[in-house]
Amino acid sequence: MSSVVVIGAQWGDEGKGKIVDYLAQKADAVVRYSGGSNAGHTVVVNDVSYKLRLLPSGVLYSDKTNVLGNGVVINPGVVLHEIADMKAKGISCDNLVISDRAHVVLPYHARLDELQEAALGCNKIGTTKGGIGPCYMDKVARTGIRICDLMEPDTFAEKLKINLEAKNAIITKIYGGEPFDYETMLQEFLAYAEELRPYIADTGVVLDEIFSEGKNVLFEGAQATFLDIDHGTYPYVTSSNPTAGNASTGSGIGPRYIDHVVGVVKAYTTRVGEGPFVTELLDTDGPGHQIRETGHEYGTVTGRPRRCGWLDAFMLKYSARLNSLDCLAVTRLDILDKMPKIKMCVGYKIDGQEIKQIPASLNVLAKVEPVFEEFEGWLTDITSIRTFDELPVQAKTYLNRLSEVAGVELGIVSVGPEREQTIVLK
Ligand code: 2SA
Ligand code: GDP
Ligand code: MG
Repeated sequence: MSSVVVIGAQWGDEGKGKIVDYLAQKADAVVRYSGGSNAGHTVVVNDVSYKLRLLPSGVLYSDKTNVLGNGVVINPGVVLHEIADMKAKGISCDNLVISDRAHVVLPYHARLDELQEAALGCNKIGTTKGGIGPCYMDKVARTGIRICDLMEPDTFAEKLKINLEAKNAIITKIYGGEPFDYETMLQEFLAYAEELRPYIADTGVVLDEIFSEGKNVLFEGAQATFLDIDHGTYPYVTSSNPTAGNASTGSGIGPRYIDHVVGVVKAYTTRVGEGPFVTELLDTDGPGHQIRETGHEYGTVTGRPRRCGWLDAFMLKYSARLNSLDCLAVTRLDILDKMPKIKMCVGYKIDGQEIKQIPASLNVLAKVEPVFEEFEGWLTDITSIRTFDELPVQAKTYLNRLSEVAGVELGIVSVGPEREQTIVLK
């Protein structure tokens, strides 16, 4: 196994948590390298459902080191709440390490996220409103507060004062909102600091030691390729780089440590938030509705209904190139069990002409017509199947075509949320 990066190949919620949990069985460490508490990964083990936002999915095993890398933005209240929740379920988080270089999400980030979204009106991004974007804005502006600052009470007090004055001015003068009280926030975060202190380390160095012992490391992507700040459908994206390249920068290790990249693909497509979606199904009683209700496609963090559509294999081809995908893990195939006909987008056309790449311009993307192929459904319950050969022939045809268009081999097919509902091909 050595080191594997698991990324979302679409717009998120592909089932990365389930695949990471499955692959983590052979890993010694599981690392988050981007995003923050905007992520929502659900892992089901023995009928118990664990909803993780910041904690790496490897936390469910007691013998793995779990790392929140420097590329992650940390909301201390959320992570401490998750740790307490895990402990209540009998799961120790003693093997958690949090980067001293990660940035801290503060209450004014979440407030600004809400206010900015409200001000954008019909042009809003559809964020999770957790303050993720504003926190990354401060990081890039070089005014952010890092975990190492939080660990030094005097430094934190000073940085918080400067930041809060600036943010309160924006909140009150531009948006007409209520200011935050400095002393209340200071005391709240100094208390968090003491609770977090045992977990803080230079996680790049921790990982280097793990690698030097020849151990296996799994990098857990959050969000997904088309939500990437550089490569996604900008501006309808998140504020970090979920693509595989950032596994190195976002966790403080050199790129030579990365051996394999697995792209997690939902057997259809979903998206939450605004932005283009070429294969979207807008019906209220047709296949789009059927996928949402059968698949219970609602946001893990916000509960928002997810937009649903047919699988876009043309996007996967682009994703394969961007992430150097070695193989695909196709999830939620069972959600299509009752569909008599299934469509797959295998190419894009503009004015009747096939295009080869996904356009950067949203104006051009808006003109795209999807080229669909139609497949017979299998109309069989596949949730108990454990080998590729046993899958209905229609399901194999669908999967093989998906892999062919994407230009990437199939590695895993998932037929249910549980660990054992997993078919491994290679
Ligand atoms: P943000 O909050 O600034 O990162 O939002 C920017 C865009 O990124 C999208 N985004 C997501 N898309 C899918 N799943 C995400 N995680 C949660 C989940 C979402 C939820 O697992 O269901 O609970 O609603 C996630 N996080 C960010 C977001 O929709 C914006 O389009
Ligand atoms: P992530 O953000 O990519 O980790 O995905 P989410 O956890 O937000 O959403 C995926 C959902 O699908 C979770 O509720 C998983 O438990 C569930 N899931 C994962 N794989 C499968 C599968 O093959 N079949 C079904 N029915 N559910 C799955
Ligand atoms: Mg999710």
